[in-house]
This record gives sequence, structure tokens and C-alpha cells, in this order.
Amino acid sequence: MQRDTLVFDLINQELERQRHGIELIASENFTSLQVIQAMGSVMTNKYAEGYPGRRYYAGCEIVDQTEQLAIDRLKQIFNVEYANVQPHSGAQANAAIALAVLQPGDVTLGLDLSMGGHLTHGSPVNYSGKLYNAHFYGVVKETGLVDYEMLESQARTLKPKLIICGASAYSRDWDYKRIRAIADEVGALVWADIAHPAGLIAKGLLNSPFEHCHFVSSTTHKTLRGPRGGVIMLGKDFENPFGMKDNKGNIRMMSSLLDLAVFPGIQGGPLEHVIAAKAVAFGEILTDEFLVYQQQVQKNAQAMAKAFMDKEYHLISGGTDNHLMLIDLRNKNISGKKAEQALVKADITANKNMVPFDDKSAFITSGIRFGVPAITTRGLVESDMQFVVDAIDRVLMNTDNEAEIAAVKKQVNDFMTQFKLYPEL
Ligand code: DSN
Repeated sequence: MQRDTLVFDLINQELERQRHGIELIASENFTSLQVIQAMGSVMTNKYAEGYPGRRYYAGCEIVDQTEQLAIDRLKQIFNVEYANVQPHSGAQANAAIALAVLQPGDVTLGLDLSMGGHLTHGSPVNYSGKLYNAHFYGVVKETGLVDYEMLESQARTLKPKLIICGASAYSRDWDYKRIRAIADEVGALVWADIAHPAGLIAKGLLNSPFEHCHFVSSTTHKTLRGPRGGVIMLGKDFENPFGMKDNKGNIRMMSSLLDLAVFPGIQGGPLEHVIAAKAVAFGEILTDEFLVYQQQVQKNAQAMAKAFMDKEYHLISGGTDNHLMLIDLRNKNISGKKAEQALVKADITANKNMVPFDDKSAFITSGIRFGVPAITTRGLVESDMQFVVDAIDRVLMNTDNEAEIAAVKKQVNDFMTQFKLYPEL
């Protein structure tokens, strides 16, 4: 068959876009070439419903080994008793936890989406807000920090079955111990969604949720720098406290209920090519180089935050502990939408984001979110953050000046040529 040049030309255009630009979307990263090669492999041809050693299809001896390798490496990274590497995405991992733990109508308590939370933590437009009785806590207006007192009073009043911590746009660490104490008082389970900071947690640079949270989910493609996908983990496997039964009426350990929730609960055949790529990425995470990378992520985020604050940008919570920052642009008289659109013209990619207590809609927003995992993978260090922030500021101060934005774009493209991306391709 003739090569599909239409598609491969587009793939090459995307590669060039990634090479020329400054990638600041906090949830993106650049995987290694061997992660891409594992994903683009014959493993995609295999059906393997079930789990290693207990599949519904023949011929799974090899994919059993790659999946078991991914499981074992993930357990080693986080020192946990249970891991499921089959969720196709973070949203699927989260859906499986909800399916395993909750009945329709059960009360959940998560961080409000407009305060930095995630769609799957109870948003009314998501299954998690349609199927379950979702309630929310927020952040303190003055500090931008999670409002643990509100969480506590909401939990006491609502008696949720599940308390959810974790966020998409929160730049500070979490007090998992405090949340667990609240949960124990009201008889709730705690689930930490570490999709964003997982890489930093993996290397001990942020608090670990595993000792305190019953369930932990993550994506694999953000700070973990693996292929697009999700995982579920249990620090310690435990008997399910609500006596939930499988379809044969047996009360099972939580690990079994989670396995059943992923397959056959919400998914069919696992993506064994992606699981092979997860195994490769997990191998990379176990190396000392990955610790150096994560340390650089934190240093770059702090240098970038300082450079923004020096230019009187208003960072929610006044800084960052992790890989991202959320900026309220209202003192600069520009919306998040306009900022995002102007920046992309200069080949700087970031995303508009609501800020806590925003007076604009999710389509316009008052804020913008910047993250450094991808540029850190490219090789940028603290001293490069001033160039990045100067370029962003020049665009944001000239959103209607096409000539100025074109000049920034040229500078950005020239600057990025020194940081190689997939030179083999
Ligand atoms: N919420 C998305 C993000 O952080 O970009 C991921 O689901």
C-alpha cells in the first residue's frame, strides 16, 4: 500500500511545531524516543482482555511480560503494594476508582474545578458530577492555598463517602495527613489524583500521598514523562470497608475491586503498545538522571515564578512548590483567552485557566497557567527562564501589535534551535 503522505506530512509538521516553540502547557512533556518507539510497535496488534496470566485471549505470553514489567517497575518507583497500568488515560483511572468505590448518588467532596480541581472530581458536566452527589471545597481567597478548614466543615456536614485531593492548576503541595485525619473522623475514604506532580513525588521532592490516601491515580504523560495514559495504585492493599461485593457476591480486597473496575468495568482490551511504553518510561524514572530532571523542573519553576513576580505578575498563592504556576492577569488588563491566542502566534504554547473567584467564564478566564516539565526536558535551565518570561511579557504587553509579536516569534524560534528535540527523527 502507498505510504499515507497526507498523515505523515502532518506528523512531521507537528514535530517541527514542537521543535520551534516554547512548550509551557503544564500537563505536557516530551517522551524519550524509545517511549515513542515502544508505542509505535506491533504490540498494538494484540488483544489481551484480562490481566497477566489470566487473559481472555491466546498468545498473550509476551504482552504478559511487558505488562508485568510495567506493574513491577511502577510498584518499585512509588514503593506500593498494588498497581494497575491499564487505564487508557487519567480520566479512565479516575472513573475506575469511582466505579469501584461509589454507588450512584453517593456523596463526594473534591476541589472545585474553578479553584484548580479537575473535571473528573465531580464537575456537573462530567460523569462524576452526573452520577454522584458531588460537593466541593475551595482555596482561601487571600492566600490561594487549599482551604482545609472549609474541607473539614464540608466533610462534617456532608459525610462524604470519598474525599478527593489533587488538582490541575494548583502550584502548592498537599497536606495528605490532615485530609486523612478529617476523612477518618467522618468515615470517608481518601483518593489522591497526582496526575500533575507524580514525577516530583516519585523522586521524593513533594509529600507522598501513599501513607495517608487509600487510592492514588495518575496520568503517565505529564511530569512522569511517559506515554499518554493512566495508572491506579494502592500504597497498601486493604479490605474494602463498605463490604462491596463483586458480581458473584464475594467481598473482595480493594486491589481486586479496582482490577475489576478497570476491566471489565470501564474498559475492554488494554493498549499493550502503550503499556510497553509505560514500562520503558518507568525504567527511565528509576534512574538517577530522572531525579536530576525533576530537581531541575522545580528550580526552573521557581526561577520562572520569580521572573514573573519581578514584572508584577500576580501568581496565585504567591509562588510554586511544583512544576507549574497560575497567574491572575487582571492587573495587566488582559484575559486568559487573549493571552493564550497572542502567545501562540509567537510559538509560545500555554493554556488559559480560571483563577480562584474568577469573574470571567471558563471560555474567557482571567488567568493563564504555565508549566516547565516540557522545556526542562528540552534542556532549559534557571538562567533561561528570564528569556522565556521576557518573551511572554513582550507579547502580553503588545497583544494587538502583530509586528512586535512576529519579532518575538523569530527570537523564540532562534532561541529554541540550541535545544535539540528528537535529532534522530
Ligand atoms: N486538566 C488537564 C490538564 O491539566 O491540562 C488534564 O486533564
